[in-house]
Amino acid sequence: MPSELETAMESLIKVFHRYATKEGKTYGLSRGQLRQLMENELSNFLKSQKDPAAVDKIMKDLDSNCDGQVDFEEFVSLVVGLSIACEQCYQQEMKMGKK
Ligand SMILES: [Ca+2]
Repeated sequence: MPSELETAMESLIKVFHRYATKEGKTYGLSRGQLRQLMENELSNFLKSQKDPAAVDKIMKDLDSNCDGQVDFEEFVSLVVGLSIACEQCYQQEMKMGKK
């Protein structure tokens, strides 16, 4: 039985591959694939972004080796960044006694 954290890691890998292999390619999300992933899997975050070019900006930020694709390592940095932001909100809510 995998632990909670192991399950979370597996989910990250599965979600990445679900979108990254859609157009026959295995590694790396194209801009369109990243958009699809964010629309389906990060819809709340995407809705909070008022800028319609948000995905393009995120793509540019993530693609640290500038090959026009977001590989798993680059994708994980997005998840880590968002997780850190969420954890800060969580801490705030804990302080205010909401949870
Ligand atoms: Ca890249």
